[in-house]
Amino acid sequence: MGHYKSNVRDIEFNLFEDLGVGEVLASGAYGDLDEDTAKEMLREAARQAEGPIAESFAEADRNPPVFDPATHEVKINEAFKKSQALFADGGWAYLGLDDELGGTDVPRSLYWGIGEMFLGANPPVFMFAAGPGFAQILHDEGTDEQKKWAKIAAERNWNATMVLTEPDAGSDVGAGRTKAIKQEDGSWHIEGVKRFITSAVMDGMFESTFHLVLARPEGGAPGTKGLGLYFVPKHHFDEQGNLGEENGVYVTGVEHKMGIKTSTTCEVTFGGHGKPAKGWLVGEEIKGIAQMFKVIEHARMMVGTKAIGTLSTGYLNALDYAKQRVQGADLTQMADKTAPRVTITHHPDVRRSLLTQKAYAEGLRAVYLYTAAHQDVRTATPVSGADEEMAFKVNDLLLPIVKGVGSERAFTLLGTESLQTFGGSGFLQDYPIEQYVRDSKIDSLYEGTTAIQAQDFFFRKILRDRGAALGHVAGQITAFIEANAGGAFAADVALLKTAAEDVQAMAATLTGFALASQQEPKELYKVGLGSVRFLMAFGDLMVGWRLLHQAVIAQAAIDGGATGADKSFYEGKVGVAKFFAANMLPLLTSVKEVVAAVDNQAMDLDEAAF
Ligand code: ST9
Ligand code: FAD
Repeated sequence: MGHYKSNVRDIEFNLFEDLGVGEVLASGAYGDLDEDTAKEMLREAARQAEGPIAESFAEADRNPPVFDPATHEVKINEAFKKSQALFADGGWAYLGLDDELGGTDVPRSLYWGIGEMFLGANPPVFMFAAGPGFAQILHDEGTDEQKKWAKIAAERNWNATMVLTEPDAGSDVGAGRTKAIKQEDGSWHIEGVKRFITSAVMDGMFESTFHLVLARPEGGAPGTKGLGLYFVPKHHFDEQGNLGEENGVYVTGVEHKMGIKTSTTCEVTFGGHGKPAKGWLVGEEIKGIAQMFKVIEHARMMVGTKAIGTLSTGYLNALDYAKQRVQGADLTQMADKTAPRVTITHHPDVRRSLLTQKAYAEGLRAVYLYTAAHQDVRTATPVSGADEEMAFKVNDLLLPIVKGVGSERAFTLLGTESLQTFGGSGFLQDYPIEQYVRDSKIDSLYEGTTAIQAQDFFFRKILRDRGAALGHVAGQITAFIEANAGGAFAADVALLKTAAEDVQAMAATLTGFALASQQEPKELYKVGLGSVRFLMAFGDLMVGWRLLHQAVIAQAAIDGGATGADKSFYEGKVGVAKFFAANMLPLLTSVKEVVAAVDNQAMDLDEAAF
């Protein structure tokens, strides 16, 4: 048995008992795809993820990529390449793509449920399989000729990268200096050095790569709006896709990292080796940042799901260990030195820790799957009544929660709770947790740091949207509270109500600062000082709501006579929702107070005093 522990039961519960995906499938919305087939896909994904995909997880970590500067080639661990080949052979990378690109139409919630398991088992495998998905975006955004290239790239399973970052342009993508110089034949020459580029290597896993590159056409406007998106293939190719000469784009360095080592992080130089790096503007216009955000939105979802999937396997590993580790006596018998020793699951603090892990792993899973349901109107309308426009906005609103909150909670809890459950053993490489901690740290950094997610959430997804999507989600929460105020969960729902009011008050406070900044610009600093707290608080509200929503469903199943493993599962759902409501939601009241009291003291402090 490998390191990875999936939770198919919970993914199925989310899809078929909570989000109603089974009814949507039964209506024929996805052609022949029915609930049984969808479940079989999930179970096959779990078998693959726990088996051959997870198999190279540790070995690839201990044997990271090796760069040869003379040839610009990178050697990838052979065991990893086997896992990668199996993933490719399974055709998983084509799920959800257009028929024309060899894809299969599936609900996004099913896609990400499957994705969670591969991302939890061996994240670089999933990331190296982005080619067909990126080809879909090229197909959506490109000219007629580029649509044909996209079909070739998907058919031949070319590798792909997203290329934004430069030494002086990280969060500030608009500071990029890479140039695009127009040629008479309509193509462009790309010149510059890009940094931190994931998956820019092949080592026999792929026959070629295409890079989607942000570069500034000569004389272009400053900032992000002046950037174009360019298709830059590693090889030139003919109309059938047969490869020709190499293009002038080379890997010129590979980073040595803390985690996800096989997800190779490259310096890529365009046009620096006596050969032009030929590129083609995607589409007809310079609108690179908007086009690149089509990729970024998927990648942010991927990063959050990766983090949450890692937290889930971290929790399940910790639970397994805790059920077996015997240490100390029951607390009620602590004075009796001859009392029988018990497994650590008997200790209250271990239970607190396990329930905290379970609450965030399952609660955040519920949040990312609720978000995924809004990536497709066919599932969004039955879930929340959203029409196409609102479904799009709700997905937009929740992406920074999935990415920002998912990554922060996962990394913190993997370290402070999952690893801690193992005692000193957690610190060893005999168990996967230390690698989970190292591999998940990246999730709060790339695809926009947490500070960037928090600003995106408040300024773009709430203020600029004039609260429309926020209002829709808040309406759903309020309806749930009203419907369940008097039932079996009355006390827990009352806590949820207070939490919702607290979060609403925080939103009002930050909006007040933003409005006041029109008279006094420094008031905007207060939004920056409070925005990450607000993001995290909204995340907790979402987790609390979805957990209680699921608890109501689980209670009905118990009342309906569930037995055996099902009964235990449902009791776990009720227990964890109550635990989260009692232990986490009340903390939001103090966060509300802190946000309300934010002042500019931190900004007024002289830098020399830090
Ligand atoms: C990276 C990669 O880190 C790491 C992992 C790679 C893994 C690869 C594998 C991925 C697999 C994924 C699966 C794929 C499957 C595909 C399936 C397909 C079916 N939403 O606010 P403004 C746009 S890569 C949408 O003025 P600034 C918008 O066009 C590096 N659009 O920003 C806007 O114009 P308008 C990642 C947005 O001040 C324009 O930008 N790096 C959004 O100019 C300007 O907006 C980062 O993420 C949005 N939320 O620039 C950089 N926001 O307003 C982080 C902006 O007119 N930094 N736009 O609509 C930021 O995000 C900055 O805030 C900034 C600021 C760059 C946007
Ligand atoms: P900086 O932007 O310098 O940020 C430093 C600190 O300052 C952070 O804490 C940040 O939150 C804070 N900060 C910066 N600006 C602000 C602000 N305006 N407000 C508040 N706080 C702010 N890029 C690609 O293009 N393609 C890839 O495939 C890719 N893969 C990557 C893989 C790895 C392993 C790594 C480490 C990075 C990768 N990146 C990739 C780059 C990644 O997206 C950037 O590292 C990230 O966007 C942050 O930029 P930075 O590292 O320059 O940090």
